[in-house]
Amino acid sequence: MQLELSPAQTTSFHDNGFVVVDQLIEAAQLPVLRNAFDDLFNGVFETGVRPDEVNWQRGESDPSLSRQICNGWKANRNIARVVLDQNIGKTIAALAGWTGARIMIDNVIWKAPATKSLGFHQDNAYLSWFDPGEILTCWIALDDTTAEGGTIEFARASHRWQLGTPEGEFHAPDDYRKPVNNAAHKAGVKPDIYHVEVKAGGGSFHHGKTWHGSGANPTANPRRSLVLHAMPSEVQYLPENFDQGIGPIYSRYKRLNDNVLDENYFPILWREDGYRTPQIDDYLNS
Ligand SMILES: O=C(O)CCC(=O)C(=O)O
Repeated sequence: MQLELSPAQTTSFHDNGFVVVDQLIEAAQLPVLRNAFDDLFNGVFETGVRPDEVNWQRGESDPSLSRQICNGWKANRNIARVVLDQNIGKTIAALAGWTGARIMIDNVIWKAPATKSLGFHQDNAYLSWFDPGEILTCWIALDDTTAEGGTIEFARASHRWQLGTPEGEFHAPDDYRKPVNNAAHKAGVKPDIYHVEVKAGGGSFHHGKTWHGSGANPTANPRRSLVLHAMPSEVQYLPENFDQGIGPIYSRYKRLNDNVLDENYFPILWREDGYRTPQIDDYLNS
């Protein structure tokens, strides 16, 4: 889908650390993606590849938790068609001021009715295993979202606060806003929390330092989101930090003889010189 942010939306991103967009994907993609979510959480991996982080499976996992899988794109091509999209990559690079964007990981999140919260955090706090350790995120709602249904929340302008160290649980913490309240206190401000309320197919972009999280879903409706976390195209591994953040998982893809992130595992979505990892289109069409 063609995606063009207006100058006002770009300004809003820089001022607030996030911007809300009414439509990020075509309506026809919604049922396809919801089926892909069913498959992934039922353990049906279309390509045969198990995603890097499988934190919830039907019949095995706690039904009161928000369901989460990371790198669903490796298991399901319909997920890949969205998170490897060139236009989303280009929009991310433009917002971040990068010459190119590549996928770091995707996040497949399903907050079923009566599931618990996800703790507030800054994404960049988990990324010291590569350099430059920054990402920018596109968050896509697959259901209409509401504040009471546990949509994503942002602390306005918190991308200007210090980068903190990871604090508390991501899944079902006792107080999901505690880390952002602590960080706001340190920054000497009161957090100004914004709830992203959009129709299915809409969503947001947020800066890697913007504090975000989401409350429980006590409603009768599901709240599913597909998330692309993208990094600058020229990043390099930093082996001295492989034990930090999510380094233990994603350092597995390090090549033997250099610190280059292999495009097979971290494909380049868009670069200003016109380059895009060629295997992406073979993969999507195979
Ligand atoms: O969808 C959500 O509620 C939160 C997603 C999120 O925090 C993330 O992907 O980093």
